[in-house]
Amino acid sequence: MVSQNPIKIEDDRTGLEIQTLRRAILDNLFYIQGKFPEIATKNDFYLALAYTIRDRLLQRWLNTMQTEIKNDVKKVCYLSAEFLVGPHLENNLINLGIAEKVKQAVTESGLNIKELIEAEEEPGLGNGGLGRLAACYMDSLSSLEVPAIGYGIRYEFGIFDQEIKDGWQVEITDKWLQYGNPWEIARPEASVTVNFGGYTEPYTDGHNQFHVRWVPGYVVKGIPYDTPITGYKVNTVNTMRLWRSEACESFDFQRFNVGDYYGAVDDKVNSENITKVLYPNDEQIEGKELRLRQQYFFVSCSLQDMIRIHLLNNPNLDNFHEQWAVQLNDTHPAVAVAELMRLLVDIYEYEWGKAWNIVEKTFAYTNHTLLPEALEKWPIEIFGNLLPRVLEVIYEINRRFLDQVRIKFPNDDGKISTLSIIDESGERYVRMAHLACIGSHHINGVAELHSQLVKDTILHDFYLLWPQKFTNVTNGVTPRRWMVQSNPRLSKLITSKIGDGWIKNLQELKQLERYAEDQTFRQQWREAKQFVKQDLANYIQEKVGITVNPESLFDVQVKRIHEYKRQHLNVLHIITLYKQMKSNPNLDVPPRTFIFGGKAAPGYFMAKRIIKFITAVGDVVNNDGDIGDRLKVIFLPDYNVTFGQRVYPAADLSEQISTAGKEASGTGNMKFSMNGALTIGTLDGANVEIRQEVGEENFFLFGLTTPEVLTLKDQGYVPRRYYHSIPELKGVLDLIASGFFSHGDPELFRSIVDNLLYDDPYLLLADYKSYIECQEKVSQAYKDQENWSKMSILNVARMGKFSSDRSIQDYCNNIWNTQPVSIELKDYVQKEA
Ligand code: CRA
Repeated sequence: MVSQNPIKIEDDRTGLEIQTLRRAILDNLFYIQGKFPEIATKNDFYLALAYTIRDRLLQRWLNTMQTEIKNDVKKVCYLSAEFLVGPHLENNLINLGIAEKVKQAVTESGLNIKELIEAEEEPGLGNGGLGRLAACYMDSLSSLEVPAIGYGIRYEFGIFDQEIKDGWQVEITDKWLQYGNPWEIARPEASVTVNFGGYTEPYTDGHNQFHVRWVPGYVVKGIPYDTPITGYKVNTVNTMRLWRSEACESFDFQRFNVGDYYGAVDDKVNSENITKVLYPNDEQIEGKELRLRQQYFFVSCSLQDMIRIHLLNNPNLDNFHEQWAVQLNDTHPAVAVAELMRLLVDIYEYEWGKAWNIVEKTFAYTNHTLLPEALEKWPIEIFGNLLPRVLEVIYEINRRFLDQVRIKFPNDDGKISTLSIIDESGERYVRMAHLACIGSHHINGVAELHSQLVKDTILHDFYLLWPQKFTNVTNGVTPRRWMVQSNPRLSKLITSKIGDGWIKNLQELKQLERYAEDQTFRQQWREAKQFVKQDLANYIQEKVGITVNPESLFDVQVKRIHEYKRQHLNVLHIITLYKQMKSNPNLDVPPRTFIFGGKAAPGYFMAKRIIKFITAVGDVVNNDGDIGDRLKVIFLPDYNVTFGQRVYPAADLSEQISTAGKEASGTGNMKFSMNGALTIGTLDGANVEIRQEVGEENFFLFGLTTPEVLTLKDQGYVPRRYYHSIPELKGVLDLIASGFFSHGDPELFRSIVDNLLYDDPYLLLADYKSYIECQEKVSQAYKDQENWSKMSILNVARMGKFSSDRSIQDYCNNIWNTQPVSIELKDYVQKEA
């Protein structure tokens, strides 16, 4: 008999041949969505494709989990109240290295890959920079094969969607889960419970040992939802584990039994409220009890989860700190310091000193802001009622800490009150940053300047106490999402010259420097930029119905709306230009399109008014026949990750104009620069380091420095002096005050004008002149396109430092002491031979 080769059929769930992928998409459409292609919606097709991709990463994901549990490797836990991960589908295609194949399969199935990618609703589980940083760090941790878990909250409603009505922001509830989330897997078997309220009582155990018992008022269940975080072209797929709160059935039953049906349902509602909604404030505490409940809930769930995993391999928790490096992403999870103490002492019966030794070696704390309104503190009343046992633990931590302070600074009561966890200057508060500092082995800021200011100002006394704890880790962003994914044209152009090693090692972009002198390359560089600008122009047309000139200078400021970020300084420049053009129709400046995007916290009056100010100035300028397309002002609603991916690649100029000393780092500044925009900026946050890297000749610098800001404020800053001495500035402010941009109503922007004239806490008037002069330099520079392209290429070539891979490497080396682990692929079933 002639032996026949067995027919080989690829596994439907892992195969990567075009036929297999096509079959898998159809299968998922049928078996998961329950649809035929004829009746399927775009979302059905998106989900079918998403499940197809998820199948293809599951093996790696499970292998990663198993390896990490078995091998006793040290794991990083990134504790963060926010993860702003952005859409998953395309990112996973890129990281898995299957983008081209999948595109082909989708196209051959008669579908449009771009449309399916755009059908994904992004999870908006963060406010801005801090949440997005967490997402970039998760990408880098996986790409660097560092075992890691991102622990956070599965908000049912993420950051609101923003609409603009009559020029004002309107908030719409974000219903990101309404059509299903194919990327998460619930793990109810790993649920935990969390105590709230009630009281504590002492008791003595059988060995005559003294303990404290927390008798809670109510108990809430935490259910973990896992999302895979792929690494770029590695087998590592880490987990982002987000907790959802639910009522504990046992509690409901008690009330059911006494016939209190509504009371039982009430409990359910109250428990589920914990993870209902993200607080939409960026750098502004709200002080609501529910927020503290959110924080404690996810922290307690996460620590219990780490302990459970730890005990799978270890007889006890003695070596917990050798196995877990826990990073506190700002103070939102700082209660973890006290919670781990409580778990060790009350539940696992550790002696205090031994427990503290573990805690201190486990945590590290990142500070993300110096703004006083963002520094978290909880009134003792609220804290004690909600978490009575945790507050007792905090008191004990504080008592022992203050004993140490007394030794270091004898007879210095001042130090006791400035360092204490409890603020006793008026109403008593728990200061979360103090708890974080005391319980952490390292404390870092997020850019060189910021880390210095942390030591010099808000945490100065802690610095005097423990200088060795303080360090810096400059933020970074992932080049996978922010270059490869968002700017495929530029990425391909770069790769065509220097290969694709830069995607994993961003310093390789250095090799681009020599192409700055290559005229053909510069031409190609401009074409790549022009292509995305045209794309954005089309998008603007579609979204807001305004035609912009795609050849104009795209001047972009996208970020949360905040007075310190000074979007209104940008507007003062726009009005200045507008006035100049009106009085001199032949003014020789390149046409500009000003593009804004960003959300204002719903309760932030000034920020909301600044949005109205931008749109109102836009209404006048955009409709002025004398101006035509030489000046356009666009406010694009609903700035989010997806929109960021569209806008960074299209920018010529990046506005990073915060008052020096106020922006801790910024990360948008890096995304712009990586995509070839030049920066106009102050010496603030990471701008300082960006300028250092790209070279001062390739950066438009203006404004006061941090020491100058401080000196000016100390001397008694009088903004009106600038108003009176700079005629141009006076003209601009008078025009606004006259009601010119508000249909003759002088009231609409009075709050903005008066704030600038009589207070101006962010020194717009002091920086105005320098800003305008610098903008004139920008206009001049843009006229020389060859030189502009050179500067643009050099910006990209020198951005290596700002990869989040470098940041994560810094954390691993200097703070976490963790090693990468490579993941071997093993099949989930032993296939028959
Ligand atoms: N609002 C800072 O303001 C920084 C990010 C990430 C911020 C930014 O300058 O880039 O953090 N601070 O480090 C913050 O959230 C609570 O403080 C931010 O995103």
